[in-house]
Amino acid sequence: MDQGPYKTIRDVSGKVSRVIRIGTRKSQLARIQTDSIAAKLKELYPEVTLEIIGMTTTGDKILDTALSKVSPLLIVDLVVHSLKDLPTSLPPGFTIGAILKRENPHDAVVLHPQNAGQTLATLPQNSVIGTSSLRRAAQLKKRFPHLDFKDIRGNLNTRLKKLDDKEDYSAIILAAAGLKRMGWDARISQILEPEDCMYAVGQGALAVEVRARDTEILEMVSVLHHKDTVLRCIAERAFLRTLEGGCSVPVAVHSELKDSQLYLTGAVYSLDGSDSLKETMQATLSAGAERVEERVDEQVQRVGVTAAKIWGPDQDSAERLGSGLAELLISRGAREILAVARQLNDAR
Ligand code: DPM
Repeated sequence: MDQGPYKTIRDVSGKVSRVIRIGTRKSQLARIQTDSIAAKLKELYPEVTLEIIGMTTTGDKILDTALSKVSPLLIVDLVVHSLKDLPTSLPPGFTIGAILKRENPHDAVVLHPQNAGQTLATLPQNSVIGTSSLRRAAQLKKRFPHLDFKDIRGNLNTRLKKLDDKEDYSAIILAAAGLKRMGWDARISQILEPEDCMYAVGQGALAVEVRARDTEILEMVSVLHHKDTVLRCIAERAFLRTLEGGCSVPVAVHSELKDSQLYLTGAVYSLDGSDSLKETMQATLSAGAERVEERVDEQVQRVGVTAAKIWGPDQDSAERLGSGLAELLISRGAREILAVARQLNDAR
């Protein structure tokens, strides 16, 4: 009988000695996300001691470089991220060891209290909508030409305060998932359906980043993987990687997995949404015929994800679906649309 991964961190006397260190940013959302993963690990591995390390200003800076230069994983064992903030390829030596069940991936409208009862469609001409997401602005400008879009920055608390305390914005657009995690569901006045605004790659899913060679931790967190979310997100991330889009390009997706069919819709936009390319493709996955692979193989990563316990050929199908869809859009001029968008945005 497999006693579970934590047996591997018992010392010679049989006592569990390992302390797992979890790094976190200081924002309320980061703390909530980290705490939710810590609670799950504590439930699965009650013998393990978890230590949450709030990163100081310097640590925050380290975390903010998205692991591009210095990694907090040199001082902690795992870091919890919003998957959508993680690049499609991680620096060598790091991997996403778990992707958890996705929250609602859609974007949501949060209205200024004085606009209660309105929707984006009914807000008056030239109402100002706050978002710094090129993806959201591009789609919504096209769909709701009567609205004006303005940047809004800062963490979720800051943004909500900027909305409520002043008259600068009629509404702001945020991910429903973040709002829910903050306990601010009541502020969601409208969920944006794909016809209005498709979501970002990985939006709504939490990811656990670990050292790629730390097999103990990899084993331990691998049970947190949610299969359907993993397959959808591998397809989405492969789409973004093949387009060579970073986290700040007007690229949007929509994915679904039902009856062993994985559907991916992907789109690229010019900054004002006037130019766009959108297509849907699907792939057939194994209908429960998979068998579980025995051990975590730290060598196998797909778009930065290690998921040894999920049937490899299905992950390959998902990855091919994403890259295939991107290639189709590239053949129709997606790279050119994104290059212009990038240039204009850099020049702003
Ligand atoms: C990325 C984007 C934004 C975040 C770009 C995008 C939104 C930036 C903005 C890549 N990361 O979505 O097109 O509105 O100016 C972010 C949020 C969450 C993770 C907040 C949000 C929480 C939701 C989740 C910021 N990253 O999008 O409202 O876990 O997906």
